[in-house]
Amino acid sequence: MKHVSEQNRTTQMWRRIRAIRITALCFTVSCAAPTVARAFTAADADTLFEAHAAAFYRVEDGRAWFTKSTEGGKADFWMRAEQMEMVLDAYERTTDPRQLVMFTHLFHGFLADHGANWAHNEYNDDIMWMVIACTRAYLLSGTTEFRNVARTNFDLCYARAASPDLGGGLWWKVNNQSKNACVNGPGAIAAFLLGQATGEETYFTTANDLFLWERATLFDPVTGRVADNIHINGRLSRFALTYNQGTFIGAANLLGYTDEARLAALFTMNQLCRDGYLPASGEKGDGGGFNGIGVRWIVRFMNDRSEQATFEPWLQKNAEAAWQARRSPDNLSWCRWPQPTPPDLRYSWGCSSAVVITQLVRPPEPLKPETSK
Ligand code: 7K2
Repeated sequence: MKHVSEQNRTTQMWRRIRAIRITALCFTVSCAAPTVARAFTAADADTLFEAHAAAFYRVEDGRAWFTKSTEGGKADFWMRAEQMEMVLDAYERTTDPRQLVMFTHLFHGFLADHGANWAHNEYNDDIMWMVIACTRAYLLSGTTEFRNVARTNFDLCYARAASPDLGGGLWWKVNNQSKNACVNGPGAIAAFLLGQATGEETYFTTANDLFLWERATLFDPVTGRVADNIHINGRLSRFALTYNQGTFIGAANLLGYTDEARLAALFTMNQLCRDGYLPASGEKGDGGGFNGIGVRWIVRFMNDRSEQATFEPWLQKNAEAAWQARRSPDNLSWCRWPQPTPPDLRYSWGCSSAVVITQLVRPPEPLKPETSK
C-alpha cells in the first residue's frame, strides 16, 4: 500500500511538473508562431469545397456530374444525389449564387442520365435521397422544377414502398424483403420537406407516420441506437451506422421529437466514435459519405435546439481532423480522418464527408487574437 501511494505521489508530482512545462511551452510557441495551434476556418471550408470540385465536378452544355473517382467515370445514383446535397450545404454557408448554378447544372445532368422519372431504380432509398436534394434546392432557390420532380418521384416511390407489413414503414427495395432505416429516415425527411414546399398537410402526416414507425421498430429508446433494418421475417439487424442515426435525428428534429433526436445524437457521439472520431468506413463503397450525412442532421438538430454545449466541441474536433487530413497538392481529404489522406486514387463520395463537415460545423472561436500580419 505504502509503495503504491508513494508511487502515486511521485507520479502526481511529475504530472504537475510536466503540466507546468507544457503550459510554458505552449506560451512560448503561441507567442512566437500563432499559427501552430490554429483551428480550421471558413477559408479552409472554401478550400476543401473547391478542391473537391476541381477533382470531381464536370460540366458540359449546362449538364454536370461528379466523377466516380480521380480516374473519371460517373458517381452512382445515390452518391450523386448526396453530393448534390453537399453543394447545398456549401450554399447554405456561403450564399454564393455560383453554388446554386452548380446545383442547377447537376440537376440537369442527373435528369439527362437518369430521366425525370426514377421508377426504373429498384432502390426506394435512392429515390428518397434525390427527393431530399431537390426539395432542399427548391426551398433555397424557389425553382419550381426542382420541387415538381421531387414531388412526382416521392409520390411514385411512396406508392410502391409503403405497406402495412411489420406495422407500417417503407420497403427498402422493390422485392419487398426488408424495411430499412436508410429509406424510412430519408422518407420521413423527404415528406416533411415536401410539406414545407407544397403546403400540403398530408405530407406532414406521412412524415410523422414514417417517423413513428421507425421509432417503434428500429429505435432503441434506452440507448438511442437505430437498427439498420428489419427483415420480412421479423429479424432485426441491429448494427448502427452514422447515416441512419443522422436521418433518424433529422426526422425527429423536424417533427419536434427532440428527446429522441438528442438520444440518437448522444449514441452517435458516445458509442459509435473512437477517441471522439467518427467511425472510419471504407471509402470505395456506400460508407464513404455516411459521416457527412450523419453530421448534416446532427448539426441541424444542434442549431435548431441550441445543443451546442453538448455537441459542438465533438463536431469541431472531427471537422478539424477532416481538414488536417487533407493531402497536398490537391487538398482532397478522405473519410478516414484523423489518418492522413493517401496519395493515390480517391473517390468523390469518399472525399465528400470532409467537405460536408467543414461546411456545416462552425469553426471554433480563435483562442488568441491574431497578431499583426
Ligand atoms: O443494406 C442496405 C442498408 O440497410 C445498409 O445500411 C447499407 C450499408 O447497405 C444497403 S443500402 C446501400 C446501397 C447498395 N447499392 C446501391 C444503393 O442504391 C443501395 O441503396 O452500406
